Amino acid sequence: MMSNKRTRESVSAKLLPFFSMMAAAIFLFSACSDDYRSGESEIPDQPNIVIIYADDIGFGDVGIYGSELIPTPYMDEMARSGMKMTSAYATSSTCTPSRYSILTGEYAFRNERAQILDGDAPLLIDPDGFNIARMFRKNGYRTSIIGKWHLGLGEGEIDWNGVVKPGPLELGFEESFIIPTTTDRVPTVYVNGHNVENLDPDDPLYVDYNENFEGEPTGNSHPELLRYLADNQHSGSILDGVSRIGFQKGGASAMWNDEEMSIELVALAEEFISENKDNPFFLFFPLHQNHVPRIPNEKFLGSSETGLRGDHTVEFDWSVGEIVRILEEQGLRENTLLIITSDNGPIYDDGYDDGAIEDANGHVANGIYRGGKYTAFEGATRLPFIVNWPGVVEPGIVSDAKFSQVDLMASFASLLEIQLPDDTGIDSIDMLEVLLGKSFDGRPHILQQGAGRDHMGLRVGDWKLIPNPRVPGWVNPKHNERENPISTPMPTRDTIYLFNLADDPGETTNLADQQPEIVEDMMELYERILSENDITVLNGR
Ligand code: NG6
Ligand code: CA
Repeated sequence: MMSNKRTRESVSAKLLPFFSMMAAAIFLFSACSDDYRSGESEIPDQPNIVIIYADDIGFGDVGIYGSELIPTPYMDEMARSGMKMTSAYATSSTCTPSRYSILTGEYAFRNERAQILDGDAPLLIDPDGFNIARMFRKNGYRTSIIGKWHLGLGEGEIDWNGVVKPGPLELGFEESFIIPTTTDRVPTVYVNGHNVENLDPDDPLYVDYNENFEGEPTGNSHPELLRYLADNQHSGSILDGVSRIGFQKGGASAMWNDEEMSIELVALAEEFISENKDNPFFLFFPLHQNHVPRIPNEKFLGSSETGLRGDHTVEFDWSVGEIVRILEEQGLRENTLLIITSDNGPIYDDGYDDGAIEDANGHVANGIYRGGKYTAFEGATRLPFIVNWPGVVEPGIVSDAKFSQVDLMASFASLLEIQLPDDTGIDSIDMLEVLLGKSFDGRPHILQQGAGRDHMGLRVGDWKLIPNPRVPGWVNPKHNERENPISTPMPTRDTIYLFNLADDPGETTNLADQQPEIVEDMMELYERILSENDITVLNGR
């Protein structure tokens, strides 16, 4: 297993013309450190895989990544007794595309529908195709998703009172208990398998994204019912004192309780893990923190020094601690590869006046990086990524190897010792050795999709190119700029940005004019990735 080293060297060799001398030196160094690191340890077959996936938690939000005002002892401990990655990326700065990439092993821009989905959007991923859940299931794993989905459901009109499908079950998850979209969108109910959980047939649930139902209170009509005000987009139907995007009516018994959400989802994870302690399992556990609306359980109020946004993050960390406790109690820690990461970078104000900016107290959610959610700067996709597997991943490793969440599919395939079908996971590179801290020879290039399909960043070595540095009009650029003390004004439409991350991790100094050759080489690579030409050269398969 893991005989992919030769392939990766040849990928890097192909790309050498794109690198500066310095990048070449780094490549040679990492090849050496690879040899040094290649451990003797046996990798057990068929470990359990648990991915705990945060929503909008940034590089600077986790203690071991530098946060001082948000205590995250459980994540910190997982990093200390495992590996902390510092150059691991989501594929996109928004939710749907990042999740799409994890499940399909493909960059999201290749599918034009793979953008932030509306609450009633149809299923995005082809139920007949290959995806990570199906891969695990075909290989003898029990598979479950518990938490946020946001990858569409059904085939068009959804009848929330009927059978809601296709969805996760049709993709290969055997169990599915999901928040269908985001917690700021209706319907504010869970979908358990094919049905809305706890729905009373005598009180059917109706959803409309365009028009309110007569007589139903909204944030706009009844601001006195709200804990905090919201922008117009988030001023639809109200639950738990918070207005959401869209309108709903009925389904009272099915409404989730925001404050209890983590506790309920953790309890379900506990059930799944204990029921399957004797079979290998894949648990995808995407939580809602700290996406808006931030409504932590009261026991977390005041647990951080940065207001609700921080408290919500502490609640996420508590869930991590609970999952570790459950694995421990079931005697599964040594046989479980645990990954903790996030879907996109941070944002403070994403539609609600929840005090995130006012209470930040100097906390910088994107750490030393620039930008956050919706942008193509490092802060948008470079995220905490913690890997823990006692006995396999050596404790205390800090890895700067470049890794993308899109690589999980091919890396897991390598772990399972299977070949991916030729036409699947085309952007996924087998990075198993990097994922397990056995190699620091990272992926040759990192594509970072901003909001929309044509706003991207590309990192090669320490060079970072933003070919089309604009942000869609609906995103308030101030939201990201305000968060980062080292930020520079948002670019104009026609500028190309080139940064050297080694000297300038905060992407403050545009070197595009000084380095036209690097820009040209990187543009060429960028076009090749976009056009899918030579994809086998690019992904090593
Ligand atoms: C945006 C929402 C934002 C958030 C985001 C999805 C508006 C103005 N903004 O459209 O609040 O819900 O979608 O976030 O509607 S994500 O993390 O799931 O991608
Ligand atoms: Ca998100």
